[in-house]
Amino acid sequence: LSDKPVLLTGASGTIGRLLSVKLAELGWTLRLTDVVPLAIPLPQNASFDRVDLEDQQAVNRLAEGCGLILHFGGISTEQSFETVLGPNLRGSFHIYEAARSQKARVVFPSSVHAVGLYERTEILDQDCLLRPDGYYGLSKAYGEMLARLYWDKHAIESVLIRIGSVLPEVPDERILSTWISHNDFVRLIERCAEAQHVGCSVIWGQSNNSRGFWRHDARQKIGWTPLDSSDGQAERVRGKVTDNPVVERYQGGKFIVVDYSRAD
Ligand code: 15L
Repeated sequence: LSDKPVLLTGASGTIGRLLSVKLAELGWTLRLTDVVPLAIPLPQNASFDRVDLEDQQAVNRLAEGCGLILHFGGISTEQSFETVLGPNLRGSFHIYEAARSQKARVVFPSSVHAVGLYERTEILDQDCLLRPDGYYGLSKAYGEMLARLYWDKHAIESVLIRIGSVLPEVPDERILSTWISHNDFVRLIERCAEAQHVGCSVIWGQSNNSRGFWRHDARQKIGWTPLDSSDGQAERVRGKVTDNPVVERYQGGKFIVVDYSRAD
C-alpha cells in the first residue's frame, strides 16, 4: 500500500515527526498534515497541508488517491471532554469516512489509556474489556469501535495499535512495561502497509519487555516481531517512580489522577 501516497495526520506530533522522517527514508510518498505548521523540514517525496481534522471536506481532499491512512492526529494527552471531542471523535469519524470513499486501510493508534484503569498486576489479552482512564482514553476506545464498525459494515481494514510509550529510551519504572522502541514501531508501521490482509487487527504496541502488561494479539497475522526490549534499561531507572499511589497502581499512570475521585 505504500506504492500509492500515504496520508499521515498529526505529522508535527512526536510520533508524526518520527514517521515522517523514517518512512520518507524508506522511499514512501507521504502526504503530511497537521493543524499546526510542520515541525520538521519537508522530507523528500512529501507534501504538507495544514488542515483541521474537523474540516471534513479538507480531510476528503487530502485522502484522495491514498491507499493507506496513518491517523496520528488529534489530542494525545488527558484533556477536558470538550477539548477531545472535535479532534478525536469528529476528526476520526472524518478519517474513516475518507477511508471508506478511497477504500483505504487505516492505522489507528489506540493507546494504553484505553485500558489504563487495569492494575499493573493484570496481564491483558487483545479481547479484554476496554477500561479507559479518562476522556482521551475514551476517545481511543471510540476509535477502536469506529474501526470495528467500518470493517464489519464496509470492509475498511484497520490495524488498531494499542500503543504503550514510543520513546527513544525508558524514563521511569512504569515505562519498562509499556515501552516500544522507535525501530520496533517503524517496523510495525511497515508491516501494517505490507501485510496482505489485516481485517480489523489489534496489536499491543510494546517491545519485547519482560515486564509487559499485555500478550496475545494479531502480530503473527501481520508479520511483526519486535526485536528490542526495555529489560536492559531496568537498572538505570530503578526507583524512578512517583509518590502518588494511584499513579503507581494502574497501567495508565499519571493521566488517571486528572480529576480522579475514588476514595478506595
Ligand atoms: C499516550 O497515549 C500519550 O499520547 C503519550 O504522550 C504517553 O503519555 C503515553 O500514552 C504513555 O502513557 O506513556
